[in-house]
Amino acid sequence: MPAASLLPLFGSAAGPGALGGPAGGGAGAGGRKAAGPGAFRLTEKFVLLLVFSAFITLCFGAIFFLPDSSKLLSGVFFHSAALQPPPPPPPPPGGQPRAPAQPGGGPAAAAGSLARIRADHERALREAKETLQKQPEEIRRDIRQDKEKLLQDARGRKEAGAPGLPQRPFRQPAGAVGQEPADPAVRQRRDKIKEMMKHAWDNYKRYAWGLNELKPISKQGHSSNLFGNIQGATIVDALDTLYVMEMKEEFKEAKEWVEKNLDFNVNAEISVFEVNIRFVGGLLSAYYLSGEEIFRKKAVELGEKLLPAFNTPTGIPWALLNIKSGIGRNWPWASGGSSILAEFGTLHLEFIHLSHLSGNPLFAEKVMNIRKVLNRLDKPEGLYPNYLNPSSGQWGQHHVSIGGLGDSFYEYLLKAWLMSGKTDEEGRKMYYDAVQAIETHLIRKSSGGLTYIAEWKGGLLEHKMGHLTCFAGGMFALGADGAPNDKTGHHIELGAEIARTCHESYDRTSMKLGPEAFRFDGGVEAIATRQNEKYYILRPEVIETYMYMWRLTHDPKYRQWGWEAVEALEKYCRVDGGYSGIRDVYNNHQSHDDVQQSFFLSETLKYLYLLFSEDDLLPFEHWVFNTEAHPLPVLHKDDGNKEENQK
Ligand code: DMJ
Repeated sequence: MPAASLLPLFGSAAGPGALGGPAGGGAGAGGRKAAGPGAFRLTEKFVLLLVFSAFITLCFGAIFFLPDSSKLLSGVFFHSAALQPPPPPPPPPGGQPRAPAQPGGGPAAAAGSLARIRADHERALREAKETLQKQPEEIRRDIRQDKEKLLQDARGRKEAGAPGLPQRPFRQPAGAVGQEPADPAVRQRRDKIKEMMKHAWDNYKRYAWGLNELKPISKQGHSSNLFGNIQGATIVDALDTLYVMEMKEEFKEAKEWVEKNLDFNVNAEISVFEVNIRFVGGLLSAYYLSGEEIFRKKAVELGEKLLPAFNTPTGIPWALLNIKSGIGRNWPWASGGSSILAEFGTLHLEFIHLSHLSGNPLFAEKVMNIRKVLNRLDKPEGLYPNYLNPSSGQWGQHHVSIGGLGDSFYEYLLKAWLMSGKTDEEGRKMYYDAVQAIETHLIRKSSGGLTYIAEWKGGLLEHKMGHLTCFAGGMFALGADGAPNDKTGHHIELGAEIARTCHESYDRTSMKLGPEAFRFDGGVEAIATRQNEKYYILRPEVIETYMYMWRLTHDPKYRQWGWEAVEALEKYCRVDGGYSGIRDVYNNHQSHDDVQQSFFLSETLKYLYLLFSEDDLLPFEHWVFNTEAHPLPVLHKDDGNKEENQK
């Protein structure tokens, strides 16, 4: 019954004005009022009451048991959500703009919505009835089945990798494999380096498979807190070296491990920098070399896990991130809660490639924003301090270093430009401006004629150079070709001088392996004077510079120096269970640190192998190496790189 027809009746029974005063009563109400209640006899009153209550019962019956009218009533009286407008129709073909909807939707829309309401209501009643008729055991079975389905869906999503990854035809960049060296002596040396890789890999496999690193003396796994409880650092770091050395069986087993075991869904606080350069870098290279989709999926999945690190007021990322909760923080020792230049400045190459492979521009945007923040800041003497507060956007301590805490920031400016097919002009300018400031304020020559790069602390120089700083020889040489103001020769020369100084730091020890840091003060040159700077942990930087210098000059001394390093590694670092670092390179009585670092496989051995390879293997024209020696292809203009490099 239409609701409106009930109103006069209620009005009459409750007395005038109860539902809107005189207007609610109307003429009829006024008539009954004039007659007066005393005009009825008791029986009549009783009959009337009976009729009235029968009528009320009928109305309530209608409200509760007739599906369509009950919905309608609830809409009238309570403005229930049951009368929501129908969802909009699908967009018209061709993407033409839609005409604005008519208020109320017209009679056809009302009829449609009533029909849908009726159908919904009937289905709900049917389902409720069925459920009530089920035995408890049946209900439990249904719940179990629903749960299993949810689990299966989740597993399916996991196997499919990062959801929404676009299809991408794989084109292997040139130089993923090269020719055998023509010279048999060189070939023999290269084979020896491959044998070293096999020794390192086999022992890792035997004693620490699936763990992050190997303890080659105690023959067990080694965990560093840099990766939280993400596992398999050595496997992921070694993938591309195995590929390049054509160790096919080993590459296959590494790939299978990644497929089955590499898991980023862990509650782990990790170093964003270390996980990026080793895991993201390693996976990206493995993908570009082999074309195996699993590596692309894993790289993008991990990249997405790293994104919350950028949730800071400036967008300068945190150093540490819990990849489950997405909560970040900085190293407690870093000046005034700062992020570290070499850490937030060493994400660029990998993040540009993540955007390239995922179609998601967010990765590139994040790293381009880091540049924006840096370019807005004043730089003391044109130098970049190592500490930057991610909340205030201000520098921390004015400590500048081309070694630890600063190093790969400079490397990535140059390589961003090279990797962009030389279109990233901003990266280029930032690099050459920085090198100019470094030359003016940090580079010095010792009285014995050795060129070194000092550290700068608030305007004062510390005449010390770290092993890490030795990478800069290769960097200067690699950047020589684009150096402004006819400085190509000068940059090559700078690279050669740093290579010579770093070679001296090796040659002046008893083991012919370089210390962690060496000094040019107190009457010494290129020698470590402090006990805690005398160790060698299988680092690659000196060999890295030999490799670049060899490729760019073909001066045979670089191969010779590289071979000296091979002999020293074999003599002092090789043990039954793999390769170990050394506590004091000036002391012939070996004291091993019992760690085979994952970068020994990804960097030190790869750079040695390349030093004794022909130039057609991973040619610089087509590849740049990330700071962990993972090769990433140059994004030439026809590869669709334009957007990623120009955000
Ligand atoms: C590597 O993880 C990388 O080369 C990084 O840039 C610096 N340190 C180590 C190797 O020494």
